[in-house]
Amino acid sequence: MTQETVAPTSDAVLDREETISRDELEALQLSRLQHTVAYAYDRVPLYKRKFDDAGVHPTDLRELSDLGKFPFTTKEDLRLEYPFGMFAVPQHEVARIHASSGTTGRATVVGYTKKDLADWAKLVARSLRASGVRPGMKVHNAYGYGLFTGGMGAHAGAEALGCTVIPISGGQTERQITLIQDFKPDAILATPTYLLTIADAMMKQGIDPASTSLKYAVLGAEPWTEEMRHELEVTMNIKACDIYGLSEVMGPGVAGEAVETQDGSHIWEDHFRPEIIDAFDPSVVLGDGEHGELVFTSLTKEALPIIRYRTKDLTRLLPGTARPAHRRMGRITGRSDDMIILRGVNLFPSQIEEIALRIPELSPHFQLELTRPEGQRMDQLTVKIERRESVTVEGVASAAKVLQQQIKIHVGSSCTVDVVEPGSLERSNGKLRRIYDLRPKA
Ligand code: DLL
Repeated sequence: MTQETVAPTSDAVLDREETISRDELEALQLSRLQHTVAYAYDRVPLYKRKFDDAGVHPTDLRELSDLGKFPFTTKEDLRLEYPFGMFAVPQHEVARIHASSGTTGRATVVGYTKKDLADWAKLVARSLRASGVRPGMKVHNAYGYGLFTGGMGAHAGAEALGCTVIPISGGQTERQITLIQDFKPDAILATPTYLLTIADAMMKQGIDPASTSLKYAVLGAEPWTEEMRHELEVTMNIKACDIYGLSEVMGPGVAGEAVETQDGSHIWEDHFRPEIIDAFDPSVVLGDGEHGELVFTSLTKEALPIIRYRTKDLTRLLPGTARPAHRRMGRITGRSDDMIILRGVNLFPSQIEEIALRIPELSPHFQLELTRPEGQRMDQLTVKIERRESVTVEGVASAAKVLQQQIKIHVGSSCTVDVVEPGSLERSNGKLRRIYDLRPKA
C-alpha cells in the first residue's frame, strides 16, 4: 500500500453543536443542567444528602448562575463512596469501569453506560478532528491502555472518527519507534513527556525524529507549556495540539484544541458546564479571564453524573475562537496539590519548564528535588536538568547560572541548579513525575 495524502484541515464536517450560537448553547446547557441536577438528586444518595444539607433543591436551578448555589463534589467524595456509591444506574447498565491508579489514596472508580461511551467517543473524535486528525488517517495511540482512561478513551474516539488505530499503549519505546517507521502513522496520541521520550530514543538510534510520517500529535494528561510545544513541533516536524480531560468528569476529550489557532483547548460545553472558583475561597465564582480552580458539571452523563467537581486544576476561561460558542481554557499552570511552597513562594514545575526551554544549552529533561539539609530549617530546591548533547562544559556552567537567575527573577525562589549528563534522568512512560520531595516527613 502506498502512502496516501490526507485532506487539509479546513474541510472537516463539524458536529452541529460545534457551530451553534452562544445563546443556543446556553439554552441547551440550562435544560441539560436542570435535568442532570434532578437526576443526580433522585438517583445518588450522596447528592441528595449534600443538596439537603446545603438547603438547595433541583427546582432552585432556574438559570445557569443558580449552579453556584449547589455544593461541590470532590475526589474525597468519590473515595468515600468507593467503589460504586456514586453510580446513578444499576450495575447491569454500566458498560465499562475505569479507575485512577490510587497512588495518593484509595482509587477513584468511574462508570459509563453505553450512551456515555458513545458520547465520550464522539467528543474525543471531535477533539482529534479539531487537532487536525481526519478519517482515514493512521493513528498511533501511545496513551496507556487499562484502567487509565487515556488509552481506551483515545482509541474509541479515533475509531469513531474513522481512523485506523494502532493500539500500542505506553512503554516499549524501541517497539514504538519500529512501528512508527514501519506503519507510517499520520498522527500520534501520547503525553507530551512520552513523545519527548520517543523523540529522544529516535535520536539515540540515529533516526531524525523530523523524518517520520507523523504530521499531528494530540497531547495531554499532564501540564505542558508553549515552549514544550515548540520543542516537539520543531524536533518532530509535526503540529502538536492539546487535549484535556479527567476521569471523574469523563476522560480525555472534555476539551480539545484546534490546529488552525493553537490557542488553548475548547471545552465542549454542550456536555460540560465549566466554572472557575477561587481555590482559597471556593464560595467565590470568578469571571471569565480570571485565574482560579476549574470546576465541571456534566450535562449528559448517565452512569456517573458529576455536579460541580473540583478538579484542582488551575487555569482560566477564555472566549471561544475556532469554535466561537465553546469557551477555551488557558494552559493548566498546575494543580493546586502539585504546588511547591518554597519558603513562602508558590512554584509549579511548568514555570521551570517554561524558563529552562528558553535556554538553548538545556534540554527539556528535568526534575525538581526538595530537601531539607541536616540541621537546617530551610527547604532547598534543586533543579536537576540534562544538558543538550552538543554543549561544552563551559557552556553548561553559564547555562546553569542563567537558569538560576531566571528562576529567581520570574518565580522569586532561590534554588540550586545541577546540570547533569544527557540520558541520566528518568524518562517518561506516560505521566511524568517532576517533583521528588525528599524532605523528612513531619
Ligand atoms: O489524564 C485523561 C486524559 C488522558 C487527558 C489522555 C488527556 C489525554 P486523569 O488520569 O484522571 O485523566 O488525570 C486528570 O490530568 O485533572 C489534569 O491535572 C491533568 N491533565 C489532563 N489533561 C491535561 C492537559 C486523564 N491537557 C488530570 N493539560 C487533570 C494539563 C492535564 N493537565
